[in-house]
Amino acid sequence: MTATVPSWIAEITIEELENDPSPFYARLRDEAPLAYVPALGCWVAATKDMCQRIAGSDDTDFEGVITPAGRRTFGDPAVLDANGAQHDELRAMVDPGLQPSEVDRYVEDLARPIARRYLAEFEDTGHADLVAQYCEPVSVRSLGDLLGLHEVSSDKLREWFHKLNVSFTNAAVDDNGEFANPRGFDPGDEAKTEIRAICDPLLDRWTTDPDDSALSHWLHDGMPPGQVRDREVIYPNLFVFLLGAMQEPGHAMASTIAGLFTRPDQMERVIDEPPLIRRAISEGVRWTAPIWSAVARRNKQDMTIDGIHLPAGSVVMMSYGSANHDETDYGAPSRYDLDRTPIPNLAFGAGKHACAGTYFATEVVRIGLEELFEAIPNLERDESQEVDFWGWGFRGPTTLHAIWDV
Ligand code: V55
Repeated sequence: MTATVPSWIAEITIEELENDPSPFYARLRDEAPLAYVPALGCWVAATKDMCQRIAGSDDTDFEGVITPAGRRTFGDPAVLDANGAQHDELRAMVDPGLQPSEVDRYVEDLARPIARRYLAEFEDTGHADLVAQYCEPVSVRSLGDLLGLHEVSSDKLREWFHKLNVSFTNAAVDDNGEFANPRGFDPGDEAKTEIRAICDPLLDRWTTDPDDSALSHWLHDGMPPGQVRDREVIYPNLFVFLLGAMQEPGHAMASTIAGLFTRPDQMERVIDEPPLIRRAISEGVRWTAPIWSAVARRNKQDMTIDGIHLPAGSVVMMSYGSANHDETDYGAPSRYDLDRTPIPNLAFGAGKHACAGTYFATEVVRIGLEELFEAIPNLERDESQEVDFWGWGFRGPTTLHAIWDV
């Protein structure tokens, strides 16, 4: 197979993708929408059409799977990696508290005070790194409190998702298909040990004293009276949440602000007219998909797609960040534009494994941005500092320095 891989694909490295996946994926969309990428040890679907066709055939031609680095990070059974009845059962565990009607019941009381609290810490200072001081804390505190992790500090939750991210995206493989950087899993292993040490006593408590926290529901819902769900089922899915669900609303918020910073006229309109925030977010996650390329599918049978032979069991990464820049649907895709036709994008995936937290995440980001723009209507980018985006599995600004007159 390697013999047939064009050299520009064979030579790509994960470091290059982490810094800026765009040029490589633009060429893939053009020349090889379904391609085997040796550095990743798997196939990549780069166009919107290819991602939709593959993710849309969940449970027929394809099934959900996570990459080897993902499995090494989360363990089994993780909802991303489960199919059929097991997947239904895990979704039945995580979905109920994330249903829109349910989220509407609690999200204002949950997220607005959190946003206010973090703003109060810096709104009078005239400057902030919005990633570290606002987007990440609002994201982790909202989900942390929903899960029942009130006692775990926001900084600890941020540390956990950073470490799990390093581990999950440590995807590089050598010529034998072995992990190229086995030590890259150490941070994730450290985080998981600490997560279990902190959460075991909480799960003990919820076992005898259930409450309305999501993790208490994960233990009890759908179980016969007197029984709780096995922790070895809970933990892999808690790790999934402690990575993606903790990190990505923060990425979504930061990318939306960074996008608006590139269009000061549009920023001004959104600040003046808060109902525009929903559209600003949807364009923000189209522009820089927080889950840029972190989920995959595997085909059950040998098949041929657009003349490309895909042997049974091939792992295909869904490059949603690339799909969201597909020139077929989006003119000048690398430009943030509040006014573009809001064609649905793939930031939240598609098919059976589409994001369970779509509504919750969007609501947390909406509330966060409403409070930010209300408190600091004269927010501007600090032009003396760079905005660096990082990541290929998950992507967003690493820092976002802002200034305002106080
Ligand atoms: C994904 C989602 C996650 C995660 C890792 O969709 C990958 C991909 C919601 O959490 O932790």
